[in-house]
Amino acid sequence: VPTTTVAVLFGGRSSEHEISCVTAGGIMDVVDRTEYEIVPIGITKDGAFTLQSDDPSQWAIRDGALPTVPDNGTRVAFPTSPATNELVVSHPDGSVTTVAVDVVFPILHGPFGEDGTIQGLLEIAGLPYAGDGVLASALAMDKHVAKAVLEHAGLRVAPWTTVLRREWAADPVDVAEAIAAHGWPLFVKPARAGSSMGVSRVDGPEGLGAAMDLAFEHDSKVIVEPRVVGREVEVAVLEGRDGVPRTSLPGEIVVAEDGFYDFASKYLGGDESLLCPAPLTEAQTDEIRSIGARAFEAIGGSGLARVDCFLTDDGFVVNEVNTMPGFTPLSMYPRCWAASGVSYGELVTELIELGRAAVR
Ligand code: G1L
Repeated sequence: VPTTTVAVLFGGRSSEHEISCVTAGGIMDVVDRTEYEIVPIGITKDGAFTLQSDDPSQWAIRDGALPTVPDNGTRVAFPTSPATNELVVSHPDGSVTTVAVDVVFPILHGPFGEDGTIQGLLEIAGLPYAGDGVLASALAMDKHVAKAVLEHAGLRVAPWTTVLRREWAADPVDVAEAIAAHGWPLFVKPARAGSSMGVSRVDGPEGLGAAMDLAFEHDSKVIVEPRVVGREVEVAVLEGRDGVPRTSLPGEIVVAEDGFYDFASKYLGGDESLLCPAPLTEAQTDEIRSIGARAFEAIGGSGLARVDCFLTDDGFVVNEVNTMPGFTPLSMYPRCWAASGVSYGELVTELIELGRAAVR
């Protein structure tokens, strides 16, 4: 008889709804059912919280079609008082049941997911959860704040300029001049968007206006960065039971000559473009592992994070800290741990147990 009930929270109102469903299926598939009972809570694309099937096959890619959360008419409400750990489920026939939950595994991307808001809901509900907390999630999501925090911790980040919509509107000529000092090409990005929506490469002053306008469609805050030339090397960080961050062997994203590291290869993996362990010297491996642990501590991480770096001619530069990394068995984070002797199943168990024991 399973002793722990794990609510897997997935789907949601983001462009990565389907990826989240596939990831949830992967987790349901590998969870030790003698220890853990799964309560699958699917959030529809419209944002309805529903009770779903715990059969992993329903969430697998079938004949190339990606799964989505169907609205089956059930509704799940989280407690608003930490005095109870019971979720309230309303069924289409009008009946109401409750289900007690020990820990929540949130698998949600982008706004209302990895930005700390769902973690806030779980805090209010008094439910323990896997992964990073409110602050680490929210700050890692904001490229401007994340860079400031990492830099403050003594980690190297690429130079950048942050521009608010009202600053751009008030004086585009002045702002463009400041931006041009970075040189070309440069990248314009919404400060807080998941995936690569609203991101443009700009090769000269004539392209800047359109890139800024596009980025401001996604966020009122935009960051501008010069292109960093270097290898893309990443390290997986997993909190130890003693709270001390453990780091995996680093992995590398190798983009083929004419290749394109797209959305599907990034989140679903299964692509030759992920290499783990990355071909690095022992000193480089030690250095990126140390950077990974320091970045995790700088953001106040719990559970896990993937720390993405560029290896440039003058060493490592932190590009970003991802608190909700791709998490199918073929994604970089699980593959880095597999190469380091921690299986996908062990990873899931570890995250559940860390979440359950977390003191936030
Ligand atoms: F809960 C964990 F372990 F912290 C966790 C949560 C979410 C790990 C990894 C993820 N990843 C994702 O949610 C996703 C990027 C696959 C969602 Cl689309």
